[in-house]
Amino acid sequence: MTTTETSTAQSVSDAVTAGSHATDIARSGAATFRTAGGGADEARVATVVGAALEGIRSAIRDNKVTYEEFDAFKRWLISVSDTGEWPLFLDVYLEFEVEKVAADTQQGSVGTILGPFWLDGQAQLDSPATLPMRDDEPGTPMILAGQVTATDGTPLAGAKVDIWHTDSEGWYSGFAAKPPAGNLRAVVTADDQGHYEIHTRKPAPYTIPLDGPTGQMTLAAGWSPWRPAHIHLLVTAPGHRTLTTQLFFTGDPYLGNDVASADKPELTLDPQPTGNGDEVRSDRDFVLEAE
Ligand code: MBD
Ligand code: FE
Repeated sequence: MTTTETSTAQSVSDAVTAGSHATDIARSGAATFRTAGGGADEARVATVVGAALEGIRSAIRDNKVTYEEFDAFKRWLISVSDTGEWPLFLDVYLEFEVEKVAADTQQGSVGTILGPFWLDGQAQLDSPATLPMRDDEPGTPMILAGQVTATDGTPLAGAKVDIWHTDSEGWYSGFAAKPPAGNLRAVVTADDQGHYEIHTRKPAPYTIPLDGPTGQMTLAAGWSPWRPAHIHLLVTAPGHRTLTTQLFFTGDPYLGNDVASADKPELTLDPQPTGNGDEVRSDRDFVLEAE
């Protein structure tokens, strides 16, 4: 690699590294498990888009927004595109409201937002499974285990637990430069009683990238850019509605102050020592609604 190429690679910001990949994924529509296909009728467009625009217009009127501020807003929106941060911005500041609408009609375990860092095509493992990790993967060893059942208690044989989370320094594989591809991500198939057991490392609290427009806007408003430590999960079983959820940790300083407003009291784990070194364990069952 030439000197120029090295310096170019190093000058690419964390925000652009994470954002451009998330944008490619969102553009491809890979997360089709929750989208039934586009197309809305004219009345729906007029109602929803009209309400969204009126919200912004009333912010302008009520706060006497100036041309200087309007032009800064334009530049900010352009930089959200330039850095590929639309998925990050939308999932941090708006997805939780969409998830609340969806949750109104979903039975079974409590869900929360997907976020921008899910990846398709990860390692397929059978339970009990150890997530792909480096030989010297840092962090507290952690076991997450439980059973996947239907709302009537029937065990769901062969349910799948798609799991992804940051490493103990708060970096996501596939989006940050440091962890190798596939690190701390997998789709784990439960046994014939729906039991799953996953060996991993405890994740760390996380700030959204601070060098991009979403983080810059957050800091400019004096808001916290932190998410509490969390484990993302997609729990699926044939004939059942996919559960999109996250699990958090008791005592996390950022609980209740999640920049993505995605933490819920029902989703908090309290891992206990197993007696095996500093390893901890949490048990968590998932209940899926029949489709
Ligand atoms: C994350 O890790 C995340 O889960 C969400 C929803 C938004 C930003 C970063
Ligand atoms: Fe996350």
